[in-house]
Amino acid sequence: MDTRIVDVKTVVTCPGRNFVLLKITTESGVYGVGDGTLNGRELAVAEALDKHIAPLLIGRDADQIEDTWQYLFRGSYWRGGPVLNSALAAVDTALWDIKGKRANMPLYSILGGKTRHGALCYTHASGSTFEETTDNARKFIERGFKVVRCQTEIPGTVGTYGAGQSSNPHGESLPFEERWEPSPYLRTIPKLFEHLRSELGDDIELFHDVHERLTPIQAARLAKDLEPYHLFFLEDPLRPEHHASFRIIRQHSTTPIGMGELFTNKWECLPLIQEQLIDFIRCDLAHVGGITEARKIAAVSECFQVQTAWHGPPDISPITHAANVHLDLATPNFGVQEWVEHPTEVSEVIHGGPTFVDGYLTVTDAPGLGCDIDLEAANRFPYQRAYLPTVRRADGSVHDW
Ligand code: GCO
Ligand code: MG
Repeated sequence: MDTRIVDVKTVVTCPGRNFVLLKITTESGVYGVGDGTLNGRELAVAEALDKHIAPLLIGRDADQIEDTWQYLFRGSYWRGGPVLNSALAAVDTALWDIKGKRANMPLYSILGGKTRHGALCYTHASGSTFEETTDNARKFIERGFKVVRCQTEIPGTVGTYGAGQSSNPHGESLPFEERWEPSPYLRTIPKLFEHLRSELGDDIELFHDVHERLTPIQAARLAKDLEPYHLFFLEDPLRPEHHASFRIIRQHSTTPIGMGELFTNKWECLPLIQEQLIDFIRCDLAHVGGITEARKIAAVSECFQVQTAWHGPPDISPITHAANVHLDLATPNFGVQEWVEHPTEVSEVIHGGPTFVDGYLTVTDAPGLGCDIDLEAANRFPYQRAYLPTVRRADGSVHDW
């Protein structure tokens, strides 16, 4: 059987930021690449891949993607959270890459073919003042972006998600500690969007990422206060744990809601989709178990007129960015794709990935994902311990980042 898996190699590398990559090789020599990067906990995924999962893959048929997914997901008995489902994503993505190469077709073609010429995309504009955020948004608009996420530093806080992080008193290899309070945040963000609309006009699509920091009633207030500025959506207003809280936002506002980067499987997304409590589902392909799981989430979302907006920050590799775009192109209920450019060293290690043209992302017609890993280059950039920031309230208590 020439599709028998004969080698599984985990690659941890830090070309400007840490990535956990996977290369699965079959008997015929055809190989696929995957990405299971979990920012701040990379080595947990690498160890799961190396010590627990790789031995299970040797000898399996690379053609059987769904069976392998079920075998790894259910076979562990313990349901996967972010660590195991990121490891599963790396395997799944590499197997889809192999399938594309064997078929000599780009992945979007295998997933059903193009439903659009490119994936509408957005990037992040931030600043320490309203003017700086506006100038940065304007630069992206001039480059052709049609959707821009806008964040600003909140007066009286120390850093805030997406803007205003200064040097770290705890040293670069320990978490930066932000200090944040909801009241100044809730007062500032509507004023930011009033400023942005008066400077940038109504044609550009704008939105904001709350990063799960608010209580249900605070989120409802923000969504309501932002209504006059017609956001594309309000991202991750609440923590992922309590779905029913989203009803409170819906009862008070018509601001569209996006949610999902902290979900790790389809069942977590389901109540929000079924009850139409969100408008955009934005899971991370590298954390939900890959393309196999994301396709199912997209399909169930289609039934409820929820659109996809897969997570695309710089802390996942160009391999997942490519997987995002292949899926975006083939998904009828695609909405928008997040895309943040990587540091230039990343292209020394990972070749390929999406291309930006006038507000849209495209991929080449190369078979599979169209990405490759340069293993020698990866060795030149060894892992460096790094953490996401943490947040404390003014009284010193821990808050969600
Ligand atoms: C986004 C996300 C990211 C996350 C990051 C954590 O919308 O892009 O909120 O910025 O914070 O992926 O590693
Ligand atoms: Mg986010």
